[in-house]
Amino acid sequence: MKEMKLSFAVSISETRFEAIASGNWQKNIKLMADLKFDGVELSVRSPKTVDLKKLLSDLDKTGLEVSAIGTGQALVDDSLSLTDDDQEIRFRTISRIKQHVDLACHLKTRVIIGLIRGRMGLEPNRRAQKIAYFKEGLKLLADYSLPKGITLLIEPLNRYEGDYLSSAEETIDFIEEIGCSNLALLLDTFHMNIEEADILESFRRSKNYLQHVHIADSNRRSPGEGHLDIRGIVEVLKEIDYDGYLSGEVLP
Ligand code: LER
Ligand code: MN
Repeated sequence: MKEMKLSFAVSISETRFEAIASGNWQKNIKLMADLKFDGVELSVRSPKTVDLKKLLSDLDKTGLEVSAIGTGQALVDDSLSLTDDDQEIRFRTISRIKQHVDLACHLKTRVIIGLIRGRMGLEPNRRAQKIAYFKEGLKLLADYSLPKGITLLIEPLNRYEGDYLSSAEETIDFIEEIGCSNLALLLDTFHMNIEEADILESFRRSKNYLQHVHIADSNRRSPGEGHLDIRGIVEVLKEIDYDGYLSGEVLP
């Protein structure tokens, strides 16, 4: 039987994003290693500020893999977005995510595209323009990442945090439409609880695309502290032979 692995989202910089372990991240990863996690998901605001040698050596000491790199802090803390009306900001966002991809090469991991999409709004013409910006930016990033062997994980977000790609089905259709082989699906059980009609069935239908899972209960607290059927979710992941990471993204 295939084995799932466990990781937990940790921020390596000060952030306003709440659902993450922040504070002394070296202490956090040491704790995770002590708790026998397999990996750590690193949330990175700006890769340029990261001391790579030190990061690699700190990770090496714990033996933890890096399950993925989160990019959402570039939106939350620096207001960068792939769909900003200002071309200059879109360019800066693409250049920032390319730095995340370069960091992912050093850490042998993948890059998450979630909040960094920004919001498309409801006005039809403006929305269509923003979706076009997103597709254009994402294709550029997928082309940049492909020869480096890096996968971009597209994460559906609930309607209160994003307004484009909310469900697994919509995101799978999107990945198929873009047609780049290095795009994959990340499902987050907190968002799924709001958007999916049937969470377990959505996992089943995602089998061929799913490469990362964010796990949190219905209230963004730890599994068991809300009303999600976490046991059922783990069972369905086993049923679809999921052998990627279950990565905790919960309120501290
Ligand atoms: C935000 O709620 C979230 O789930 C992050 O993983 C988005 O990048
Ligand atoms: Mn998430």
